[in-house]
Amino acid sequence: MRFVFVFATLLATQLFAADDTLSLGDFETWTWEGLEKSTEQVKQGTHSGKWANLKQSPTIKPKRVPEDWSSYDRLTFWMYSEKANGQSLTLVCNSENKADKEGWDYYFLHFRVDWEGWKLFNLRLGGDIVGTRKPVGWHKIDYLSINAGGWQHHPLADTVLYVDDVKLVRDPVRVRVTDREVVQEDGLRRIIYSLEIENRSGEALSFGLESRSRGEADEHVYTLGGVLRKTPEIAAGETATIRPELSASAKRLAAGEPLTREEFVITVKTGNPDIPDPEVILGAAIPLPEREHPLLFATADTFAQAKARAEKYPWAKKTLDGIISSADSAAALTVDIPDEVGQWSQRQACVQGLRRGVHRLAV
Ligand SMILES: [Ca+2]
Ligand SMILES: [Ca+2]
Repeated sequence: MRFVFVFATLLATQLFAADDTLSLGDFETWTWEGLEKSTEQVKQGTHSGKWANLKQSPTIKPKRVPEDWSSYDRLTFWMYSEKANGQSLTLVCNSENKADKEGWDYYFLHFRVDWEGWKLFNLRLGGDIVGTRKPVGWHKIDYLSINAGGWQHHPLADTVLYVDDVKLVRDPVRVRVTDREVVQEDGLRRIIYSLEIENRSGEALSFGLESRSRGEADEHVYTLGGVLRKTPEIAAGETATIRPELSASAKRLAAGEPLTREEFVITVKTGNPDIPDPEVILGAAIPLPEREHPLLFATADTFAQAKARAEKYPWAKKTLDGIISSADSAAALTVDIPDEVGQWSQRQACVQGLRRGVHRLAV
């Protein structure tokens, strides 16, 4: 009887563990196409998969992966690099959509070998690994691969990498922003978030919470408040909502650099060393300062000066006419500076372009 009970408990534990992670390669008994089992550099167990001679093997991939990844949140793996040689690589989770005739549909991540030693990749499906064209979905993954060719990448002769402990991870707790409200009152700008924390484990739990600012700045214009040390106890499968907020006084906002963005990270502690703790990033932008009419960085004197110069010099008239014409088009636009980061990789260019535009109008 006792034996049966112990066995049943073991089975339950293993099933639970199997639910949270699914190995796609530990290289202990089998390896991937393009990788050789190796004992030279190992992160987990006694073997890893070695990727050398990329010219001969520009792609590595497991022979099989499960098709349905939709119950998982992340793909995690360790990669050891002998040399930070700048090798460009692309990870692909293929999800071909035959109905979409425009071409190849897949989820991807481009990255460069710019480190030496072991590095953990902790990639959110749909967040860090994103779709191109119209992939069918995470419930239909055809294969996983990492590629040194294609996308204008080329295999380099001195690239030597080791891969270990590749797995799909289902977060035992999930955190997401469900609402965001901006309140401006009594000289204070407050961005109030609703964070939903879902207990996806099989038991009632309270999760530890940690917060930190992100980026290199020592001082921040915004202050993060309202983060408890831990969540209340959340029943299995249920959610709790916490309401952290970023706030800044008008005085602090005026001292900040307009159009820059500050970020804070809230981490939910799972207590499981095999699973990286889920995080959520809260961001807030420093808005352009409020101004008197004409609502620009230039004053009425600047305009009078520009008009006088335009009457005197043809080049100045041409420039002024150009500026007025651009301003007429710009006046028709509503500029809303987002607090949240967009998905476009060149978004910095947007902010710089806007700054240049503002600068040019001032000149
Ligand atoms: Ca291993
Ligand atoms: Ca297609």
